[in-house]
Amino acid sequence: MWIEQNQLDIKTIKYIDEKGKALQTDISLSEQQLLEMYKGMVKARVFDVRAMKLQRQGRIGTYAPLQGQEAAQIGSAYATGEKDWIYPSYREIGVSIMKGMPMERLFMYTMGHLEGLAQHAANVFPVQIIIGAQYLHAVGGAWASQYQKEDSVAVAYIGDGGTSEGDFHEALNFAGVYKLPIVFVVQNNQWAISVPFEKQTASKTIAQKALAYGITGVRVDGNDVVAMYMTMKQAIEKAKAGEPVLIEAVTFRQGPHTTADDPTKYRLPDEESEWGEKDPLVRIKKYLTESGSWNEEKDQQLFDEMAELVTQAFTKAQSEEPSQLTDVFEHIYKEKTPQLVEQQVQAEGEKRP
Ligand SMILES: Cc1ncc(C[n+]2csc(CCOP(=O)(O)OP(=O)(O)O)c2C)c(N)n1
Repeated sequence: MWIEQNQLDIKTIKYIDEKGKALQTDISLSEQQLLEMYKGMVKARVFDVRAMKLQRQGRIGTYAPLQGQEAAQIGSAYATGEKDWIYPSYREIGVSIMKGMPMERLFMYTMGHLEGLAQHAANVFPVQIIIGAQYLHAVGGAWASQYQKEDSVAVAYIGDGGTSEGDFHEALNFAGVYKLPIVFVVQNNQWAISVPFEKQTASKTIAQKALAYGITGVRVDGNDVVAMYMTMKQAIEKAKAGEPVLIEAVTFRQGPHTTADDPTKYRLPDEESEWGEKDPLVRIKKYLTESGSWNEEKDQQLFDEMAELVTQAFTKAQSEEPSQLTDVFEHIYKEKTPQLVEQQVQAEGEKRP
């Protein structure tokens, strides 16, 4: 018998619709938890909008915005525990914020400070720029956790484009064979720089790719923070029980890929406005307002409060001593190899004034 894509009926999990109405009755989140997630989303949005402006003013370096992906990031991060490990790409600013990375550190990263990559007890690994590499690091981490019988999972983030990299497939294969405690989160934001989803893969979904590796896949509305949280909670349970999971979060990158590109060159305004109406912040705000726990006045106050925190973080980042070129040698191996020592000596001759 042939196995064909059309036999697969993959539904997209959704808890709150675009109008802010609940679609399911088993939302096991308290009002306080929902508000905490909304506050995390607003914090990420305010940071993001500010970072874009600061880059345009030349005050920080290249920045990869997350606007539009707040629900996918905050909902998944909020479901993780303190002992769980996060393996991010360059776009997981919201995840890092939710996991407790100080915002000044996130700014420092964009300003070239090595300290911007340090974990600061937040269990967030350094940002990975090589597409897909973090999936292998996460597999290694999960394998170590399994070996040491730790009660933790590794959570690895990647974009839709990253699923075309060999590292993605190797990671899923290894996780499936060794039944690792790992959750693979794919933020399918529709674009890998200028390459659209349909030119990236002939698969109907990314979730279905999990099956080929003997692991569990699920497709979630990535703009629905409740759906992201609920699914992630279940995925973590499964992963801890030796059942690795792949979550495809269907979302949209509202801004450019990074501050170095111009999306008007490769995508149409219609697509942007269509997704703009599905904005993840608006959806949960409508839900909270409808339930009586939120209003415009509180909303304005929250945005102002976050703007102040972001200003403080940037001021702090600016007051830090810049990293020196030679500092990088301190963070490679516990004991430097002779080659590194040689390179460091050479680099010291080129110290910045
Ligand atoms: C191995 C590798 N190849 C190419 C690049 C250049 N590159 C940077 S981002 C990117 C696209 C990534 O798209 P996607 O995985 O969908 O993630 P998104 O940026 O949309 O979050 C590419 C090709 C890279 N960083 N690493």
